[in-house]
Amino acid sequence: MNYIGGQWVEASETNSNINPSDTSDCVGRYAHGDAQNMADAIDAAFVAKDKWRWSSIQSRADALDKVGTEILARKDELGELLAREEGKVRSEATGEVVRAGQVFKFFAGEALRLAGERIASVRENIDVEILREPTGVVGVITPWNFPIAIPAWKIAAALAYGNTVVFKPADLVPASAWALSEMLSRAGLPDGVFNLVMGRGSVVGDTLLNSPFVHGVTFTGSVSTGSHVISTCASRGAKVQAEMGGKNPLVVLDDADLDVAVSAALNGAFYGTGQRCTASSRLIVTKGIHDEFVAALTKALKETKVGHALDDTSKIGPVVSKSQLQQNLDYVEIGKSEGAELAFGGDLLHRETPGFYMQPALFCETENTMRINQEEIFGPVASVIRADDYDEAVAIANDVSFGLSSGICTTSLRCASDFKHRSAAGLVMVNLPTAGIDYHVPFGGRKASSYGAREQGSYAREFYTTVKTAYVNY
Ligand code: UN1
Repeated sequence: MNYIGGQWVEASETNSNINPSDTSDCVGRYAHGDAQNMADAIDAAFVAKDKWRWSSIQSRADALDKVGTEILARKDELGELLAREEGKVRSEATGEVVRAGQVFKFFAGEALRLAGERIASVRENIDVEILREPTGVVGVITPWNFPIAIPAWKIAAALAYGNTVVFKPADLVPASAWALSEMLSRAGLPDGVFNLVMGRGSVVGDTLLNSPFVHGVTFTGSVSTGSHVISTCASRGAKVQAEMGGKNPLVVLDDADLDVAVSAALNGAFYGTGQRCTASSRLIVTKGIHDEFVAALTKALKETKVGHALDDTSKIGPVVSKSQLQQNLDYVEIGKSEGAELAFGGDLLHRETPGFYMQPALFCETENTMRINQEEIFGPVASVIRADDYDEAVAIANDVSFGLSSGICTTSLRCASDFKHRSAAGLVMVNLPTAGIDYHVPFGGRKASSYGAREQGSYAREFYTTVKTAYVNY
């Protein structure tokens, strides 16, 4: 059921939530709302907005803290549910749930810390105050790859700063969204402050984007949907924040610690089944360590078990859906036809249960201009690009339309420091995978990866508040 204006509301249609590790397992049937459900949710959020805006920051902090505590207490159960519906392995799923709980705790504190500024006017006897007020009604549109952490970092931030929320989760992962919403429904929020509408993007999503009663939309997802979200919101003057794709480079220099580099590449490129916008899909390796690195990463991939997300010996789960699996396999063919050498994997895998399993694919001898190195695949497919030296590696790293995350593996302080400055990405990692972020610091990228203000940490206030400048003559 959807949650609208403080009530659980049936939808006229429902949608089956299929386990990608075992397609004979249906996680449940979830509401598929229509445009009227969405319109009702927007109305409820609009009506509730003044009440929530003037609520005490203590009541906001208490509500968020309560949800954070419950998420953490139920981490094993929620982790299992998430692994079952999305396909990431249990340890990653539980880790994501813990992150969501911590995010709620962080924003509980943040509700108490929101401050303005007071400075002198350039004129005599006048004070200037810079106030921060809630943005208003915020639409939250989230992807399937982080079914609880991304909703958490958008919804908790919105509520902390006094906004009301209409939440539209991805179609493929309604169970985690519903569980989170159910906790929010018991957190003591006034009716209408938080609303859930599950349904098709082209129906409920578009109603949300076009409503004059929605003041801001925060979106994470694909580049094509993101550009639609950005242009629709911009055309009616609404605030918009969009986190989209990545084609993130991990540079490995001759002086790198090989074990560190291989584990950063294995984790960054293939964990989460490569389904992270922060995934290290381009491994740019200087020539002195190239062959050794490819051999060691190939060996590590051979030893990495792909299997059911709830089998605790699996390190990589299935792909999320049949269409995503097909897209990954298509890109493996594209890579081969472009002349890339397949060093490992790329085939369909059969397991005891019917699911969307594929062997992670590693290409080598690739050029940065190839489609497999320029287009986001969003699966367990990565390429090695050979570079002559550090300078060429940096140039290749930056030569792409995306700019979310980047990484370098090196023992040289000079190269690590220089890369930190020269990387054209919003996140830079040294001797770490490009994926895997802290929850209390800003997150976001450049170029085609991101649009609008940063998310997370106290920087989240840029999107979720609007500034007012008050002059007082005393
Ligand atoms: C991470 O790397 O820990 O959709 C988080 C994504 C990002 C989140 C990445 N928005 O992959």
